[in-house]
Amino acid sequence: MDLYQFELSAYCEKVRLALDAKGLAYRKVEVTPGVGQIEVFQKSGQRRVPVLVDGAETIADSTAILHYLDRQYPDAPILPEDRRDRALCWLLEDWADSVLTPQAAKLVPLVWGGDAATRSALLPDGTPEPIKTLLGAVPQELFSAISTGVGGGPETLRTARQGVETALMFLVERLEDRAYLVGDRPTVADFAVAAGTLALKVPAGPYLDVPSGLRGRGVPGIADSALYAPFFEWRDRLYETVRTPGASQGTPPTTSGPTPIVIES
Ligand SMILES: N[C@@H](CCC(=O)N[C@@H](CS)C(=O)NCC(=O)O)C(=O)O
Repeated sequence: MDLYQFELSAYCEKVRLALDAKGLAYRKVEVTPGVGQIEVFQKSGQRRVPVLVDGAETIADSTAILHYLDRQYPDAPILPEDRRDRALCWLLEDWADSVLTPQAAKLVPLVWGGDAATRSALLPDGTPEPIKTLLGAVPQELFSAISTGVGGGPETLRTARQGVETALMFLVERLEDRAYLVGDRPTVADFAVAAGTLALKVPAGPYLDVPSGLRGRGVPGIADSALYAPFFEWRDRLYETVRTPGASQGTPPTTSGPTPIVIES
């Protein structure tokens, strides 16, 4: 299978978690934002990633891909059998995709830099240097791929931040005495929520093909807050359970025929 993707896209990460949970081998095809999306459009009739190509099947949209995978590869199901659990799963996945993920993505500028006025309006004194300053141009390019639609002044960011923090508070409560959001094994709800919070804190483990300096970094006051630590610990346990580092293959961003390489984690 080929997964057309952006490495730091939450919707792509959601699909990768599902592929990993099912133990399905796949090859990452890193898409160059803009020009690379022409190929995505030619393949799928729309320009967004993720797009999964599985033999003759081409599927766009993370939710459609996860449901396709569960139908096509029923081993290690990622949807609960119980219809009430299924309903809750659907609701949580939809909420994560349409509310949590876009709100978290709005905070991306705070991770890699943002303008000075926004940072000083929103971040406490003594906040560490932005990642952009620490690591140079590469991360900005990585983040810009997922920053489509991100914008607005400090007020928009403040609202997004409040929404995210409220959600994290309730997620901490929900996960206090359970390993998974619904039922007793990982489901689409876990993948959508874990992936949707990628922009808040990049997992510290070797789970993504990103510069090592990005690992464990995130939105100041969220990624490093004791209040939300139980959530990120839950997410780390989920990664330990479902992801084998280096199991997938990747290709560098390209618009022509991909050349397979293994990306070192
Ligand atoms: N509903 C879609 C959303 C996909 C999406 O928004 N992808 C973003 C990357 S995070 C994208 O491709 N943005 C580029 C664009 O809109 O041109 C899904 O769940 O897959």
